[in-house]
Amino acid sequence: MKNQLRFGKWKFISFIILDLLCLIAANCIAVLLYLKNVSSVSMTGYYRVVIMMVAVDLAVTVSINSLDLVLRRGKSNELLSELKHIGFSFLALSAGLFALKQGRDYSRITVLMAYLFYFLLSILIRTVWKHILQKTAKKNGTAQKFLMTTDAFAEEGIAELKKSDIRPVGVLLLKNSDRDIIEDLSVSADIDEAIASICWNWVDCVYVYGIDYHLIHQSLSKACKEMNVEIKVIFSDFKVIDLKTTRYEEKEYGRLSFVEGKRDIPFPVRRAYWITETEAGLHRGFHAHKLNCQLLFCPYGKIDIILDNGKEKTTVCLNDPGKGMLLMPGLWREMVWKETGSVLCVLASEYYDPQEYIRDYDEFLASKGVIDEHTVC
Ligand code: T46
Repeated sequence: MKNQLRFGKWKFISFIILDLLCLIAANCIAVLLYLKNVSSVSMTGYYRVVIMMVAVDLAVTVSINSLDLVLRRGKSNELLSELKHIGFSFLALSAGLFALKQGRDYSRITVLMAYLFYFLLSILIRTVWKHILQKTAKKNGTAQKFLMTTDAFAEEGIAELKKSDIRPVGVLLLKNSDRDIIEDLSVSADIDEAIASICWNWVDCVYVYGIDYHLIHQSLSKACKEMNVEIKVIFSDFKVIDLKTTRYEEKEYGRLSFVEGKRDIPFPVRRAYWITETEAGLHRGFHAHKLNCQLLFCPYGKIDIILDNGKEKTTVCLNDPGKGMLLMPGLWREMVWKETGSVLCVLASEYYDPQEYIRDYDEFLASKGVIDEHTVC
């Protein structure tokens, strides 16, 4: 409830008011159609029942948070959620009436009819209201975007979106971070807050930057699917990063470099491998990956990594144990050993699977554009 009020206060309140109006209208219809003709039941008694119905409805709305994603719920989810809401309200009202011994003063049939009309009316009115809100949002060009990224990639992700004139309405970082604002964009404290922000800010696309799609929270992808919000993974093809390195006063102590999952590596590490006992001039690689994300580093020696995105080639020299190269799928790569004995280490997101390799250059070219921007849902 806190999140709904924070991100969509007036929209949220408008849905509560609409619901109550529907409930009152449904009771009026039920009274007109049925109760008026039943002489044994007093109208005053029924007014008390309507007041209880309104109170119970508000209590149920708050306690089961039944309006949490109302703005973006799909048709079947809306029906299910409203059925649940009305089911709970009916049970709570019956229990209340029983406890207050109001049995004689109201007609059960009228109450049942009122709830049936309430169900139909609320679904109808909500659909119309959502349509109006959506139309207004589109007219004002307020369809919003949201960014999910890691601490390390946040600024870069925002800059990348800026290039396409996109300014996200909020940011969710993969791992909880101390920052609650990045470049005056509010950072969601957790997934629930992010989902509420996506829903109530009428976000139509969540951009995922610098994170392998394996790491998108399941609850987020489920909610986005439900809300018909697109998730787009933007692969920054590759990036040379500084590995955390400890240096010592005494030279003979050497250097110690390290990487930490999630903090430095934007994908789950499922495999590590290393290539040793090599001769200068060795060429390896000549393939691309369909899914595998990697962190390459060279703890000893000098190795050129030649990357080809189908349009242009870039060569990056790995010759510093304190540097690593994050490499996303979809790039053709060759490695050239510049010094004998150079060691190449790789941390990879996938288990070894020969089917996941593209080893034919023409096939690689044909696949370009398809695996560059991976639409999850
Ligand atoms: C990459 C570059 C940087 C396995 O059985 N399991 C493994 O995990 C790996 C990596 C390889 N293999 C077998 C498959 C081949 O029969 O080892 C043999 C050599 O592999 P490949 O020719 O793919 O090696 P490189 O040096 O061309 O490529 C390797 C990685 O395969 C690749 O993912 O990006 O290093």
